Amino acid sequence: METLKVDSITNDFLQNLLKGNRSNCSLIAHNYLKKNPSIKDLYEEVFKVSLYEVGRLWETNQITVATEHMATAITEGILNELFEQITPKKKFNKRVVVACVENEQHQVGIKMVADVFEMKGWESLFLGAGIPTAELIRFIRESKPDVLAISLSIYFNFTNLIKMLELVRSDFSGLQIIVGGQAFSRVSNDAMQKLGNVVLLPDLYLLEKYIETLNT
Ligand code: B12
Repeated sequence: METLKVDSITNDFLQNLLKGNRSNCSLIAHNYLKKNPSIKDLYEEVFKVSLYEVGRLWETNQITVATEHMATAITEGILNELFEQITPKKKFNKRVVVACVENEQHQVGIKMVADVFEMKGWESLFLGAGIPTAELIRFIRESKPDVLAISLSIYFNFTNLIKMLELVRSDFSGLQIIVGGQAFSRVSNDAMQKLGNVVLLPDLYLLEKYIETLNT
């Protein structure tokens, strides 16, 4: 099989994102999947790496906020486009509610998380960014998920996460909660203790392994 030149594919994707060329980005994603039919690898190796680089270029004033918004919007559009290719081998009668912590606006990573659950045969209820905790709790009451997945990208939202978890636990003490997102690289072990019994999963590979332990 032809070896995949992932770095050059990722760079090609990134350059097209920065130019705003959505159709080329879409083509690159589909071509990647023809060579390696792993949506998870595409997300991790191409989309995530590109968006982290977009963040670095933005932080160092090499691109504008508008270009960053455009790049993110194109990537989200392609995630939606690829959703139809997610066909689990087996369906499990399990449900996950997937959301960002209150005030967190970064939703691409957690959307990937929702897709991985779907690939593993779960029903994903994706609430995205900006969900107030009270509304999340109401939604959990109605949808009765097996797992709650929460994303935290910005460290200053950590106290919101602690509050959110306290409120969720007071109503749903047995609910399994998993968390992830780049902010956790800044969270000390002591601070992690404040979150109580949560599973921290840094990427989609470990997420998949975690889901497999539940798919029995
Ligand atoms: C796009 C973007 C935005 C967009 C988001 C739009 C959207 N629709 O999502 C907008 C413009 C809203 C935005 C705003 C801000 N942003 Co911003 N943003 C980004 C950018 C460029 C890309 C984010 C992204 O999609 N990454 C790709 C995804 C796939 O990666 P990920 O989120 O890490 O997810 C992966 C894992 O972490 C994991 N994961 C994530 N969540 C979960 C949850 C679970 C349960 C599991 C299992 C796994 C998991 O799975 C994913 C796959 O591996 C990043 C750069 C970067 N390094 O990411 C900056 C970045 C995150 N933003 C940053 C900042 C500072 C901000 C602002 C504070 C800027 C400002 N001054 O206003 C605001 C904060 C807004 C808020 N309250 O949330 C900083 C954060 C620094 C920090 N760590 O504190 C970054 C790193 C940029 C930088 N280099 O400075 N941003």
